Amino acid sequence: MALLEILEFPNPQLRTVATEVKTVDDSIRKLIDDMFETMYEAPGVGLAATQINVHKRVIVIDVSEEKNEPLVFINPSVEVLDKTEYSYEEGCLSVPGFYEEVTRPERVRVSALDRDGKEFSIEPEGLLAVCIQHEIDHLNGKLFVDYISNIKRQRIRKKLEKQHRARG
Ligand code: QAP
Ligand code: CO
Repeated sequence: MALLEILEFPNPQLRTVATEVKTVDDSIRKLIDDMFETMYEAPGVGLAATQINVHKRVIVIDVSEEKNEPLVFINPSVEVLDKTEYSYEEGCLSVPGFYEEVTRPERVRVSALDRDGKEFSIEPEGLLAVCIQHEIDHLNGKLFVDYISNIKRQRIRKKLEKQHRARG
């Protein structure tokens, strides 16, 4: 297993649209294992391959208290079941230290492939529903800061750029 470097906003690679996984093989399973290691170490509740500069449609999530419920979504798709919205204070490993309210559909059905390449479908609730939608956004080059005001987003960008310069 390996710890991978997480790209931070405003790195332009975070805007890349990821491509579909054609075959779920051992190289994809190795990527998934490395992504879990990286996410648990951070620590975070979700990570998209985009964030580690791998532009394949792969997401790992674990929103459980005990950190013992790993979920994998390959080539995920979302269907909105009703347009009732739900607001949550989101964060992101690629936007460290910043949290903002984002509003998204509350009820969705998510279909994807698991780590064996088998199709499955779930109707997640609460934080899991928020997290899956947040991570699918990453695969489409979108970040939670895109939902907030330009002024707030610029302020976050400037603070992170300053930190990046200080780090060298
Ligand atoms: C996405 O985010 C998410 O700022 C996953 O300093 C978050 O794991 C979806 C993290 C909330 C829905 C709701 C953030 C760690 C982790 C930070 C994360 C930080 C350290 C974020
Ligand atoms: Co994120």
